[in-house]
Amino acid sequence: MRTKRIDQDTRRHFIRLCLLSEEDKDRRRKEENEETKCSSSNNYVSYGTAGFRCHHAALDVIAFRCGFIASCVAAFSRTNATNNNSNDAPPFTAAGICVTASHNEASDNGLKIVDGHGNVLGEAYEHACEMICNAKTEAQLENALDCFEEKLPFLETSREDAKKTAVVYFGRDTRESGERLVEKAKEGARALGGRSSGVAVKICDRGVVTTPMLHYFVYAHGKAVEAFYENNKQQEEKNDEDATERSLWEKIDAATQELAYFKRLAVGYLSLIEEDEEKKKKGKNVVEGLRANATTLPPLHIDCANGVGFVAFEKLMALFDVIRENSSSSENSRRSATPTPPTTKEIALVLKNGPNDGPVNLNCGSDFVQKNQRAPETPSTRLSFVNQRCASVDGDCDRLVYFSIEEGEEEGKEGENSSKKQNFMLCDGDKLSILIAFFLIEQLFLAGLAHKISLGIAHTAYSNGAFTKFCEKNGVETVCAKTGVKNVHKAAEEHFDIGVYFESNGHGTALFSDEAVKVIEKELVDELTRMSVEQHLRKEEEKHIQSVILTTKLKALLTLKATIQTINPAIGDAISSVLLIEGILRKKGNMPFQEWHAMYRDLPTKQTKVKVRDRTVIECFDSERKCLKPEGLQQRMDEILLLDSCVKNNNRRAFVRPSGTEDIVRVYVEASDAETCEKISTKVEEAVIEFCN
Ligand code: NG1
Ligand code: ZN
Repeated sequence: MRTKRIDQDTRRHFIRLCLLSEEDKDRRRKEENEETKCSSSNNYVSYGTAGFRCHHAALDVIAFRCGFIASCVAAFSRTNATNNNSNDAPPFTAAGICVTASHNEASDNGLKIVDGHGNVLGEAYEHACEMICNAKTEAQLENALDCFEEKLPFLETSREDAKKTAVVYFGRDTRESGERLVEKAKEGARALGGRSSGVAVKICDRGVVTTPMLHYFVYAHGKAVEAFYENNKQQEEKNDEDATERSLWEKIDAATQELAYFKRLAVGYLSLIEEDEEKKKKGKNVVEGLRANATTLPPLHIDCANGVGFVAFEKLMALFDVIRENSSSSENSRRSATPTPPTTKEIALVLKNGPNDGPVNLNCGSDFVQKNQRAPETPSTRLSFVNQRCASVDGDCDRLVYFSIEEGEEEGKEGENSSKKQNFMLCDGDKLSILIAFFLIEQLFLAGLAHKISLGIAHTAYSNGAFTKFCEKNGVETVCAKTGVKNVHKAAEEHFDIGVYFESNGHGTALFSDEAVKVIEKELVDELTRMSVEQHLRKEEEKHIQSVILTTKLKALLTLKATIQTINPAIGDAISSVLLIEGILRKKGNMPFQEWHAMYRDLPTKQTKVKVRDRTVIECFDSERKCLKPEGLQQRMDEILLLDSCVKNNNRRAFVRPSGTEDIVRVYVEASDAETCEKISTKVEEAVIEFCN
């Protein structure tokens, strides 16, 4: 028998609460005559590039409804460990709500819904979510819920369903409005719980955490449930049910704590750099060996956007300290299975721009640095980034860019009046992709897996033309997707076994398919077995040659395994990316920033925002590289690109698209020199205003 997913009583209860909040909203608006900056007129908040986002004052109602949506997602989906509709499926899984507005200004906030796998809630739900969140009347709510229910999977009625627990994880960034909105979202989540729905809603509030941490908790929950049921299935005789359930909750609880997250990443990083010391001693690769012997990697100064990243990085550093202390107090630690603990030489981070230093993202953070191509300009840290190795994350710590500013005396001038000449160098998402992809390609090759595992890079239209050319020249496959992590993630997943993806703004990661992980793990086991067998069989004189070959392969496999562990498997994560990049740079013999930056030279670009009456009149195609509407705009842009130039292939590129997170149109221009870029950009902006108003 098929069950209706949300029962009638719960539906009525939810609609009643929504209508009350609508009345409340109207009254408050009249009383306060408040001015909110929603992404559209009429207080309609659309489901943007990354969920709902606008001025915090307009989000209470949306938070409540998103809470309910998340509860339903948790209650009516199941873990992977099952065959579609099977009744022995784990009876409960989780979802998450992240209250954050990422790189937006402090007065904004937003809601991201995380699905049971720790991913951003699928595109299929977006329209229904938008309907639910904007419905104002009973009829609209009924209609929106019908539409939403259609997307939820049908479940067979079973004993487990009757005692189903929907777990919803909550997390928020450091914005002042966050706590209030989390409480609203919890109310919404609880609206599903009750006798009529047969669902018990369990709230797990993880407080102030980075967005990727919240994603990880939901992912880890699902994995813990899967592992537990796998294990239980194998033990034929049934244990005491209550004890079994208690034990499951203990496992879930341990796996979804901050400590579990930080431990995974820290241990991954330590395993990744483990080989480094040995390699340095042996000097296997001449260039890297010499460089490593002569240098150490200077500390990394991290601009934390005045946000949650600061808090999280502090916790990571504290864990490294604990590992360090434990290891020095334990004589046997070197022989134990835990990797060698870090010394400050192995991981040295200097944290700047925390939540107490100013409003989140104000004149700092990765968006400021990447879009303005200059260092953060917070009063306390302005100068402290000069002549350092630096990185910048955004307000919720899922984006990362590296940069460096070299400052020297201007030629011909000395003393007090001399002005300093600054050279700003940025390694954005494109260069993160390149470094990670090239490193993994090398490891796959050394591990003898290059023919078995495909690797490529997914990117967006915002990637620099020099980047795509560089990939092409080096035989690295690329695929262009629409803006937004969900799109690039999907493209990376669909096209490659290992899909490295970053938006230029530093949003991204390396995705290993389950199959790729299996192949690597199997190869590792096979290799270890082969080595131990051969150790017995081979003759003394062959020993040396054999062991060199096997060691190279084994090390590459161990490196790949460590890389997988260092990466947050749920979503792009700036903390995880810092560890991965720092690990790779160390393994490359302390590769200097300048060398990484010089792998290819970016074409000058210009990104601007244009305010128009209704940005949705713009419709794009070809992964947003071209626009279809308004009619005539693309043709005008094509003409502008030919400005003062008789060559067609002149390195020039321009595109426009409506932002999914702000009420503006984004303009992107790229050309061989900054002056042309500037000229073209002004003309394209004028064209947008002309065609869109
Ligand atoms: P919009 O506002 O749709 O351009 C921005 C970023 C995206 C993504 C989202 C979500 C740019 C040009 N766009 O989207 O890459 O990060 O925010 O945070 O940086
Ligand atoms: Zn972000």
